[in-house]
Amino acid sequence: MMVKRYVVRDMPEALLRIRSDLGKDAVILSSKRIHVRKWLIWRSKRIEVMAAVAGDLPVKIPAYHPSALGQAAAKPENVSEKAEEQKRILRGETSNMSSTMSMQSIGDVQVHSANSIKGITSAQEDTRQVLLPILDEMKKLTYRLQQLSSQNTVFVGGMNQEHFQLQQLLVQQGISVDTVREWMQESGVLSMPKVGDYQLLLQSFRNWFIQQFQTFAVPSPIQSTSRIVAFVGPTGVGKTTTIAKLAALHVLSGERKVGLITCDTYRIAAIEQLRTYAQILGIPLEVAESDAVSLNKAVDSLSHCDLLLMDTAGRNYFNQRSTQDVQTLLSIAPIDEIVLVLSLTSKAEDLNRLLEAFSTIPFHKFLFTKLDETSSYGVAAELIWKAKKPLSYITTGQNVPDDISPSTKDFVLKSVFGEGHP
Ligand SMILES: Nc1nc2c(ncn2[C@@H]2O[C@H](COP(=O)(O)OP(=O)(O)OP(=O)(O)O)[C@@H](O)[C@H]2O)c(=O)[nH]1
Ligand SMILES: [Mg+2]
Repeated sequence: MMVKRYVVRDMPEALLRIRSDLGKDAVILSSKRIHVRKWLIWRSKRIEVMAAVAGDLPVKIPAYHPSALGQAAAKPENVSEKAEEQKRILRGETSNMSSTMSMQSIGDVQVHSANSIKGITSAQEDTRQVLLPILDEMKKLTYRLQQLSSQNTVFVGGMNQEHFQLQQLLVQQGISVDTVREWMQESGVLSMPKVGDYQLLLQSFRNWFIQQFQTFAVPSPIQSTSRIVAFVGPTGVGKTTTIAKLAALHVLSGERKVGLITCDTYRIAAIEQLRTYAQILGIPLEVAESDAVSLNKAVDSLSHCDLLLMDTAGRNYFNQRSTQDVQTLLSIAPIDEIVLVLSLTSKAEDLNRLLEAFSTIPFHKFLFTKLDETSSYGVAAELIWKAKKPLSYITTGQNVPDDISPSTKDFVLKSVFGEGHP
């Protein structure tokens, strides 16, 4: 291949010189405006044209881009057409399209052939006809993906519309997608043939759910036989407030003599918080360090009480050290019930992680707080199901002692199927 550079005033001059030098088969590789300098004086503008004559023509195929629709799109089979077109330009026949010539830089040469425009328009039309159905399909897929991501879930194989609707209901209640799938699998609803009746599918799932939960969703308030009940959980979930509520209810019922123990010596205000409640209720409070001597001394000094509610410090239980500390503390005294207090305002993901962190702590039951601050609390049922441990109480506000109630089966059903559950 022979390549030559030309510096010319305009393109007609370039075409003439290229044609006479390189012959009628030469092609223009590039052209650009330049300034030519002589004796330190700027001369007028020139055009630099690179031309070549060869068997192999350096034709570039523009990469496909959706925005190219409506512009001249190149198809592989058009490569030889393009080469021909470039040759036509050199022969003096003109076109408005060249893959190697920049029309903008050539500028001056603005000659259009009606015939070649017509040819390009029909090529565009062909391309459009091929790409339109593909674009249409892509639009539909994009829309479907947007729908699914907004529903925060993924449509899995083997699911029909009713399965999907049920999955949506459960996910919207705050139950994690993995658990929802597990439940749907275990309940057998996924293998039900296409029923076309969502209510039937829902009923079938509900029956399975009730049967599953009847063993461990049994409400489990503080047992009348329990003497020492400890409350553990992350920071700020409402442990101390809940203890105050329960103490007040027992004092009001007058059935049992209540005493309080706090092991929360981490926060200065924590002791004062519980002392205030103890004074209002007129019940004794003992402060214990997290060691055997101190805790046993506190228990002994409350020997006249038949119910001891024990407060612990809120800790970051994602930290293994914290779980080890509380494990040690709970092994010191003869504790009858260990209640894990969790706030339903926490993220489901975090609550599930907390449950894992508590796998080494032999807690007996859950207590969920701050129900008043959330509208979806399916994670409550999820945790109960995972831990296979019952729920004792739920709390619904800051008022002592009003905002607490024993758990009910209805609460667990509502947590999964929503307020207006069937
Ligand atoms: N909205 C709402 N707030 C509550 C509930 N229970 C407790 N609280 C509030 O939550 C805040 C923290 O309560 P605490 O009882 O101090 O929590 P804690 O778990 O003892 O906190 P630490 O001892 O610091 O770990 C207080 O403002 C309580 O009034 C509830 O059911 N609903
Ligand atoms: Mg506290």
